[in-house]
Amino acid sequence: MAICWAKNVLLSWICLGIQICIAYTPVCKPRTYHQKMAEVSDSLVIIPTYNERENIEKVLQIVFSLPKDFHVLIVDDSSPDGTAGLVSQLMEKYPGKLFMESRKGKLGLGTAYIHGFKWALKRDYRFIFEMDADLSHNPGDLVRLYRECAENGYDLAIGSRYIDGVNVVNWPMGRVLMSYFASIYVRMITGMPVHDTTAGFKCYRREVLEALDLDSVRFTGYAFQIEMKFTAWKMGFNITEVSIVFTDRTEGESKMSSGIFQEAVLGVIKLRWRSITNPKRYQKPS
Ligand SMILES: Nc1nc2c(ncn2[C@@H]2O[C@H](COP(=O)(O)OP(=O)(O)OP(=O)(O)O)[C@@H](O)[C@H]2O)c(=O)[nH]1
Ligand SMILES: [Mg+2]
Repeated sequence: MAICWAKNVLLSWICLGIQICIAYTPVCKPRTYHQKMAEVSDSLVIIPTYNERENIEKVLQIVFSLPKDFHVLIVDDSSPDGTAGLVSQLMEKYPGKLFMESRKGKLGLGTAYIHGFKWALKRDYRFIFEMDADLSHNPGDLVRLYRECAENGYDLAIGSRYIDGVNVVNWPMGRVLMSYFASIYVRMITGMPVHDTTAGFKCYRREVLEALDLDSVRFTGYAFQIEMKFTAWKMGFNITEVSIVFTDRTEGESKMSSGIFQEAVLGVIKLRWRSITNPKRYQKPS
């Protein structure tokens, strides 16, 4: 009788223990697709910044609310307006998605992107984007560029202003004409079949950046954008253009200068010359 009673008590204690364990075991809900992709995105958007305090929060807000998850790397050149400080605060709001590299002094857009490309290639991103911080590029178009590379198999997708006429909003006529004819000039000298040769809104498949010798890219402004496209094209990568609308910035100041323009005019001739005298430079590494 006593043994039976002891057995019952023991069993009741075991049952109670099991119930307590079940009640306090943290419930592991399966993570949604969205949550998983927030941790491991296949896409990194590189945004170079110099004095973009007025724009950067809005750009990031739009990028991080897109239906596809993107990670963002800001490459800031010690902007005097404190862009980096604001980005640091925003990194707390977007943990694991927003990153920043700060450089000492204004070193130019081209080297900022090269810095970003190297950063991306040390990680597992498969698609690497270039985008301005000033909202001239509609962040919503990132998804369209992504699809061209991820679903349609292109190596480089370019957001292009000049496929169907001129899709530029609020630029003064002089600036539109300069940019449009600059693209024609570049096409004539280089033979590159790209409508918007100076465009800075792009998606690269990682293999393109791996194949390019990033340390030999010399140009920093518009010429940098031309050089990247020209080299990818010469190497035989598949390029496509996606029609976009480019809107002039409403906040902050343009960093466009006559030096950047001159670099592009002479740079195109240098590029063409280099491709004739040193064709090996454009061979894809096997
Ligand atoms: N890190 C870094 N970013 C830069 C530098 N120069 C420009 N940028 C950024 O590069 C992007 C493009 O620069 P913009 O001033 O918009 O130049 P743009 O688009 O060619 O010219 P606009 O249409 O007149 O604005 C912006 O996000 C700038 O903040 C630089 O020297 N260093
Ligand atoms: Mg701009």
